Amino acid sequence: MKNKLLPFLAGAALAAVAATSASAGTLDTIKSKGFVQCGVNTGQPGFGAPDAKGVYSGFDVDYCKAVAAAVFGSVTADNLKFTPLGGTERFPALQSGEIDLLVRNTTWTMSRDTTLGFTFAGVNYYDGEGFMVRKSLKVEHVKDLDGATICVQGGTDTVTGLADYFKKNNLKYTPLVIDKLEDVNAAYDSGRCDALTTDRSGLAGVRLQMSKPDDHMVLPEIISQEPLGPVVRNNDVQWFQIVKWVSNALLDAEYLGITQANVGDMAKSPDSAIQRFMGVGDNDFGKSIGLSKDWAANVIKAVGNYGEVFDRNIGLSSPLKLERGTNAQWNQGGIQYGIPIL
Ligand SMILES: N[C@@H](CCC(=O)N[C@@H](CS)C(=O)NCC(=O)O)C(=O)O
Repeated sequence: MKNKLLPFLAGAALAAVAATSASAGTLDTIKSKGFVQCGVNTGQPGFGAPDAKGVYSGFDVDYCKAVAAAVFGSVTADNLKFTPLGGTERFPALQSGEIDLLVRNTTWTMSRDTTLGFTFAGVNYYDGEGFMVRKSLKVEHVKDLDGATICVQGGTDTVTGLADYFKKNNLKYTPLVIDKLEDVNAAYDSGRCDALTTDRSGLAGVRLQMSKPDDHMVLPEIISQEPLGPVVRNNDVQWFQIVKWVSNALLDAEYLGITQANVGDMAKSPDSAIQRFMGVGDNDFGKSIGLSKDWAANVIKAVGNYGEVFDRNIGLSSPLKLERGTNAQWNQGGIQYGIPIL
């Protein structure tokens, strides 16, 4: 009797495991709850910050919106929820499942990629660590900061970049490591530090948050490599593929000339690469990642292509006025390169 029951029990147990893992898939969970939970900055202008009504916008926020558009087709405010996260708290928030996706100027490093249970889905901004000082300090280069007190946010690799550079150049410094962005900014603004260090993209926004932005300048040195990008847990390949391919679709669209304004007409394009992108005719690239045929078109309808997302939030016409530079397309002098939908 016992022996006869065993295969049945084993089968039932297997089915239960299969059911659990299927229902535990991030995409299914997101579809059933109806929104993507994104980890974003607490308030980094241009990248992720709430307005007076608590509505989040920015370059990284648009990546979340793009992912939501790929999943839901079109995005309403109900399809997106944001968790503002400081430098230290962002990683446990992703590990615990509190958020589905972290897009918060997070540098892709080997230890984060291999020891935290994460995987990076691309690079949305190639950056490097820089320094801001008061103009009145009359400092022109980082090397002039020998003996300085330097403000830096905790839980960041900026702390390591700072230590490496000062050691390599035989310079002394006192780090003032503070956890919360607003406290870092306030410490520097009130003169507790001679300089503030973070990613150069971050400095552009931080300068604008100072009581007198024009009193400050960013030094010319870039002292580290900071490839920033979206991160997911490494236990769900399908969800990773979705975030990775949304990132590629944003870049591919710019390369192919697909914009938020013209995407509605692109289904008629005779260009085969555009037809694949749009999912017209027999083209169905969405299926392999659990999405609709027109997933990539929906991304562009929601946020525009990479260049549009860049320009609107952080580019030359925005308050941050960041150049495309390294983040231009590979055929425009930069290194941004979308993997083809093919
Ligand atoms: N890219 C670096 C630094 C990222 C970072 O957290 N920078 C601070 C600069 S002040 C920041 O953006 N803080 C925003 C926040 O806490 O909301 C990393 O991944 O560790």
